Amino acid sequence: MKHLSLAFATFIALTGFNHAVHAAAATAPENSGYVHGDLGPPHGDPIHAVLTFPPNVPAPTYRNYPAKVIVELEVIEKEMPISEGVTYTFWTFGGTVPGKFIRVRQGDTVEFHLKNNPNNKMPHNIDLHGVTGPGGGAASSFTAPGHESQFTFKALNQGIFIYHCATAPVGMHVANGMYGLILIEPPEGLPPVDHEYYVMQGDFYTTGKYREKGLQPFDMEKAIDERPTYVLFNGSEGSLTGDKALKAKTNENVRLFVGNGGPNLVSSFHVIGEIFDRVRQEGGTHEQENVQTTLIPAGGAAMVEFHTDVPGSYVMVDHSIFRAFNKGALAILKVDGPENKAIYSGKEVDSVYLGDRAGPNLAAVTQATTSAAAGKLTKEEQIKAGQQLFAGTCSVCHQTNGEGLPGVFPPLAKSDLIAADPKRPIRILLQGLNGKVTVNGKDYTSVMPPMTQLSDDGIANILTFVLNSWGNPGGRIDASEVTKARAEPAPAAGAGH
Ligand code: HEC
Ligand SMILES: [Cu+2]
Repeated sequence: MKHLSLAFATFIALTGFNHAVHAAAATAPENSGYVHGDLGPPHGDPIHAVLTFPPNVPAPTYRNYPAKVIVELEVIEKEMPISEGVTYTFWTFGGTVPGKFIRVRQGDTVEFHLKNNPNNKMPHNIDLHGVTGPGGGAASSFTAPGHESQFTFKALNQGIFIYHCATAPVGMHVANGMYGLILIEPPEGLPPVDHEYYVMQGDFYTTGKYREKGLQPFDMEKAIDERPTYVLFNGSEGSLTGDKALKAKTNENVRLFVGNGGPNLVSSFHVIGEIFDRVRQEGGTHEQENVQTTLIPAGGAAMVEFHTDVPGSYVMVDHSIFRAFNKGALAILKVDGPENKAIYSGKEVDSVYLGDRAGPNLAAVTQATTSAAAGKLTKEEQIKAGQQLFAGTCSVCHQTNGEGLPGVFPPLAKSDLIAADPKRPIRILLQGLNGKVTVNGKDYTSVMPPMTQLSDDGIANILTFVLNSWGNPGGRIDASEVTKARAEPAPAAGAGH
């Protein structure tokens, strides 16, 4: 039995001999009537919890007694980027997706204040999985716009828990980003590490396709069918890449609090090139060691820890891998420090995994999108955006300098095929290419897969870049030409040669 007597709890609280907890638990009387995790009444003055925006985590409580902790959280509905040039009306706890991180200690009495911003349109509430009580607080916290609710709970169980809105339609509130994490520290605290970060996965459903530009409304049909348009860490594509990547140095210990808001998908959380030394799977107390990929259920969380030995970019993914490369579930931990050739030979090739996310940012792509929306897209902007996208999508095969690889990938540089018909590459990108093709006098009998994941303006920009590079004839492809070609029925396989 893990029951803890009040006498012991008070003793611990007053003396700070936290490691006495386990000994006390072993000798607690069975019928003492005390509740597991109840470390007695709160001591001292009430404490205002400091909440943090993702990916930051509040500092440890460093407390050895139970306190009364006041948590204030405001629901804010706002339009924010979900991907490059794409926005979405998120519903948030505190202004970000995921919501602010809450950190308390087991045994704390938490006085929770939920505010619903007066500019909001919807009522909201909160269900904290760390709460013992009906609805996890949901019933007591239903709040109309411009109002505030208050309820109090005792944090009986330690662990990492998610919280989420539970107002009908619940799925829609969660899908719009209404979730976050609350850490209930064990009485003795967590072992110290060099970095703690807050990462949370969620699936999103927009009426437009992946990376279709503009403000995208929520798509209930896709959500019910569990067909997400985006699967993301921290609420937007690129929230944790480029300049915003998580950072560490070599020879450090990193702890990630990883949550999964869902609403639908479970996450196969993996960090490419790292092995988790310790995982508190499902946020529970038991530690699993030496884990490659940990499963995080929708509405669940885990604590993962690892040591950094080799510098480089570590890519965090949902290992349901199309989600990573075609729906956005990709984040980066950048580890700086000296090479350690005894452990790994070195030489980092970002583009192997990262494609178009490898660059510091996609500023040129954003610029092109903005100009296109304003009807002022220039050829130069198209070329710059196309160069970025080419680096991520085409260069693996055709090489960065467009020379291709002898006998395998034909050159795009000075290609007589492109020169003969500068519009034909539109169809090649949309439909792919296979069978024999002759470029600059050499035959290729390989396969190019269709690049249908690219948007119309993406294809137009890439091809405008190709046409104006490496001795090709120049010219310009407009997105409308791609749209038109996409609408045409695909020819039978092998046709067009
Ligand atoms: C997975 C490798 C691969 C990727 C990625 C790829 N291609 Fe290709 N591409 C090929 C192969 C292979 C061929 C020749 C197909 C054949 O042999 O029938 C080809 C042919 C072509 C051709 C016609 C031949 C020529 O040299 O003019 C063009 C144009 C082209 N690709 C452009 C692109 C562009 C632009 C991208 C990026 C959006 C791209 N390709 C991405 C493999 C690839
Ligand atoms: Cu809500």
